[in-house]
Amino acid sequence: MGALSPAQCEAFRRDGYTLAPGAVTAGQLAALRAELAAWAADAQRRGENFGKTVDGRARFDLAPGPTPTLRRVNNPVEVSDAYRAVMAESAMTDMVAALIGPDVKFHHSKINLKLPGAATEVRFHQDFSYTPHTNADVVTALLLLDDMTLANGCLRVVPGSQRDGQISLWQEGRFTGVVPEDVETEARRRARPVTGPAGAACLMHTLALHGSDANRSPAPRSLFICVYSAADAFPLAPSPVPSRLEGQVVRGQESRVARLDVAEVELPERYIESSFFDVQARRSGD
Ligand SMILES: O=C(O)CCC(=O)C(=O)O
Repeated sequence: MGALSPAQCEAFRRDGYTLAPGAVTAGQLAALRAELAAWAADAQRRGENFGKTVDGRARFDLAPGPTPTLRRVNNPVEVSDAYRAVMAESAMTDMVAALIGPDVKFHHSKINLKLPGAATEVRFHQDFSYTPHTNADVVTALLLLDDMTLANGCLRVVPGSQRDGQISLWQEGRFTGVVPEDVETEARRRARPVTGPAGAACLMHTLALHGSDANRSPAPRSLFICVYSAADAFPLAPSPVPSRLEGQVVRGQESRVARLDVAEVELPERYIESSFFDVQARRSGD
């Protein structure tokens, strides 16, 4: 069998996502978790954003509050051999190639953490509107570093929403990073929870509408998120999480041809915040 079963490929095409166990080995998972635990402890000691990415923004982004905790690591693949190896050389990479290959390149990566007690939630959006490309063969691979449950703020995806086209993230001339209120209400109603064991990966279409609730449990919820595209999909806007590895071919070969399957694309704002959590919190009344 290939990296994904025919049923998993079919679920991706039909629903816009599929959950695949065994996306990394036990050893890889242990290495990723150990590194993350050390970063989280360091963040706890420092109590404020730290580190720098290629554009000068913070690599380690902390959730504000009485006890700031780590909520985002921007492009861990740039500072960790373990994360870089999983991004480029793992069963997860093969799974992505099964969906949009044979020629696949890396766009950016991040870790989203919801430590116990952190109120971090993700408002509903499509990734494509943050990272528009010339075609929609773009996949977000979300590797579960912890078991993901209903209680600890699991991902929620609206099945089939990848077929509905792009939904604006701009309201009244402002980039909010969130779909309009009425669309979000309906999305919350229709979304399906994605739960599973650490080491599984959710492979999600770039146009799938998704979000997630706050962690209301004593267990952490961490995701290592890698965005990949087909080699002939080219970005139409600067990356919101710029990486010096952007464009690295991880499977097959590079493309001299850009494939266009979109006639019109709304572009995002080039925001200066260290993570989209602050952008999403901008909407008036939030
Ligand atoms: O962390 C999550 O629950 C979802 C992540 C996400 O939607 C994103 O980073 O685009």
